[in-house]
Amino acid sequence: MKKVSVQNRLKRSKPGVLALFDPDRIPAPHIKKLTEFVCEQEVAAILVGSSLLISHNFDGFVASVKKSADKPIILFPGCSHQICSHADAIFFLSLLSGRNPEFLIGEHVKSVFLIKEYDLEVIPVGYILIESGGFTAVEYMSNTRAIPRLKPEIAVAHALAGTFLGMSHIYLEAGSGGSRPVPRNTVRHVKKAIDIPLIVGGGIKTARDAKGILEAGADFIVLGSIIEKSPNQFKEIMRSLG
Ligand code: 1GP
Repeated sequence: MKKVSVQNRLKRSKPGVLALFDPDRIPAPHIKKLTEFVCEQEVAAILVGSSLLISHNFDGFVASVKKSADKPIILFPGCSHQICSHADAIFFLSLLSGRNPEFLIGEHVKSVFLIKEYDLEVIPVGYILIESGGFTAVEYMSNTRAIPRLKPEIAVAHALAGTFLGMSHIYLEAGSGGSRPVPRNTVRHVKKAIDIPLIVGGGIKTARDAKGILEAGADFIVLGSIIEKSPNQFKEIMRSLG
C-alpha cells in the first residue's frame, strides 16, 4: 500500500494542533508517557526542535518519540544540526521576517545531503516572527528582529512573498513561551491573503487563545510550553477544541 505523505495527513487533520517537543525540556524517562499522552489528545503531528539545543542526544530523543507515537513526527530545526533519520518529515524553514542570510538559505544548504540520505519528506515553510512583547530566544539565536506586533500589513507582505516563492505553509511565530500569542487580527489578515495552510504558534496557553486563533483562520496552532508546564491545561485546551 502506498504511504500517505505527511502533508496529506496534515491536510486531513485541519484545523488541528501540532505538539512541540523541545528535547532539552523533556527528560528521557518522560518521553514515552508524554508522547502517548499527546497522541491520545489527537494532535495532528509532533514537532521536535529547539532554538538552541543543549542535549547531546537529539537522535535518541526523536527515536524514542517515534517509537511511542501514532502521529507523524516532523523536525522543526533551530539549525542544520537538528536533523535525524527517525522523523517522518522536516519543516524546511526559511526565516522570511529576518534579513540574516544564514536562516534564509545558509543552514538549508548545509542540511540538504543529510535530508536526502535520510529520505525525509520536505515541507517548505515560510517562517515569520511576530513581536510578542518580549525578546525571544528565536530572535536572539537567529539574530533577526520580529515584525512589529501592530503592523499586520507587514506580516501579510512577508506571507505573500512566501507563497510567491513556492512555500507550502506559512508559520506565524510569537516565540516559545512568548508573553503574548500572535494577534488574532494579524492571523485574520494573513489568512485572507494566502491560499496555503497557516500555522500559528508561540505563547498559546489557554483555550481562549487557542480557539480565538483558530477562529481567526489558523489551520494549525502549535502548543509547546503548556504541554510540559501543565498537561492538564493542555488537555483542557484540546477538549475545548472538541
Ligand atoms: C515555538 O510556536 C512554538 O516555536 C510553541 O511555542 O512553547 O509558547 O507553546 P510555546
